[in-house]
Amino acid sequence: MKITAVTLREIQMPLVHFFETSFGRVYSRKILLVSIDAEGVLGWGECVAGEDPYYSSEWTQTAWPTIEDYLVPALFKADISCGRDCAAVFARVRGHRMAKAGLENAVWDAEAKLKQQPLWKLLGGTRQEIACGVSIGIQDSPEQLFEKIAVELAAGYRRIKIKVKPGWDLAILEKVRSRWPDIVLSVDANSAYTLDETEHLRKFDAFKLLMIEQPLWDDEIYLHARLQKLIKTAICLDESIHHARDANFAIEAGACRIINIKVGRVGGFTEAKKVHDTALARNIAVWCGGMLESGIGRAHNVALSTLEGFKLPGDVSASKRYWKQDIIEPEVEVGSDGMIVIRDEPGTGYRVLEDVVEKFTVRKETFRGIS
Ligand code: OSB
Ligand code: MG
Repeated sequence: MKITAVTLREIQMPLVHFFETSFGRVYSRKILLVSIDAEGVLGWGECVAGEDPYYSSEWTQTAWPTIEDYLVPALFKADISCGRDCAAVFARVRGHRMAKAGLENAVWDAEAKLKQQPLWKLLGGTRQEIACGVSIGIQDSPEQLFEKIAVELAAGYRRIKIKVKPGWDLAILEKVRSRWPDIVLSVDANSAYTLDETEHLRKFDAFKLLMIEQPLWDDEIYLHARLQKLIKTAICLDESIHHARDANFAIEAGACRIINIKVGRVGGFTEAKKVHDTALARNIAVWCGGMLESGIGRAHNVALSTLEGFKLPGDVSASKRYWKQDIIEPEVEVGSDGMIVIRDEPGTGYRVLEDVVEKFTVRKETFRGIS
C-alpha cells in the first residue's frame, strides 16, 4: 500500500452534556484526527487520547509529536501491505498506544476502501447488528442522574453503566435499584478505590450488578485478582489491559471475569483483535468501551463490535448523545431495541463530512512521503 501523505488535525467539539468520571469533568473534547492518502483513497483514524493525562498517561499533546516525529516517518519508510502490518512498524516506540491506534486504524480504513470491503468484514466480524449500552457520568445531583437513566432506558439501551467514586456509590445504587429493580446495571470506578476498601466494595454485591469496572489502580492486575476472590460482583478490567499479554495474565490470575476492549487503549485494531481472540478462547466475555469519540472513532468501534466475542452491550451509543453535529453521515443511530444495524458499504459505511471537520479544526499539518 503506497501512502503518500498523512494529515494530523486537532479538532474541538463541544459535548451536548458534560461528562464526569472519578478523575474529572469534561465539557468539550479536543480530538486528534489522522487521515492518510493511499492510492487515491482517504483513510481516517481517531486518536482517543484525552485532553489531560488522567485516564492514561497519554494525552492529546503527547500524541501529536509522537505521530509526527516517530510513527509517520516509520510508516513512510516501511513497506506495508495492510493495516495488520502497522503494529510491527511502530513496535520500536514504547507505549503511546492511542497515538499508534490513530494511525494504524486510518490504514485499516484505507485498506477496506481499497479492497471495496466493509471494515467490519475485514476485521473478521460476524454480527449484523450490535447491542448498545450507555455510560452515564457523575451528575450534579442524584435527581439529575435518575432523569438521565430514565431517558436512556426509554431510548431502548440494553445496559446502564454509571460512574462511581467514594461518596457517589452505595446510596446512589440503593436508589437506582429501588426504582429499577431489574435493569441490566453496571458501575465503573476508573480506579477510585483501594484494596483497603474491600469491605466497602463488598457491599456492591447487594445490587446485582453485571460488573464493576476497574475498581483499583490502573497499573494493577494482581491486586484485582485478590479483590475478585473477596467479592461476588464480576470485575471488568479497562485501564489495566494494554495488550493481549495483559489480558492473558489477568484471565489466568483470576483478576477479572469480563474485559472492556478499547481499540485505542491497546494500540489499534490488530492488538484489539488479539485481546478479543485471547478472551474468546478462554470463554471470557468482552465488550467495546468508549472514549467519547467523534463519529470516526465511533464508526470504528461499531465495526470492532461485530466480532464474535463481543457478547455484552458496549459503550457504543448514538452520536446525538454526545454531539449536536457529528462529523460523519449518517450519524450513528441506535434503534428503539437498543441495537445498531451494521452498514454494508465499503469502509466503515459512514462518510466523513470534511467541511464539518474543517469547521472544528484548530490545528492542521500534512506530512508527505517520497512518492
Ligand atoms: O472508563 O470507560 C471509561 C470516557 C472517557 C474515559 C474513560 C471512560 C469513558 C466512558 C465513556 O465511560 C464511554 C463513552 O460513552 O464513550
Ligand atoms: Mg472504564
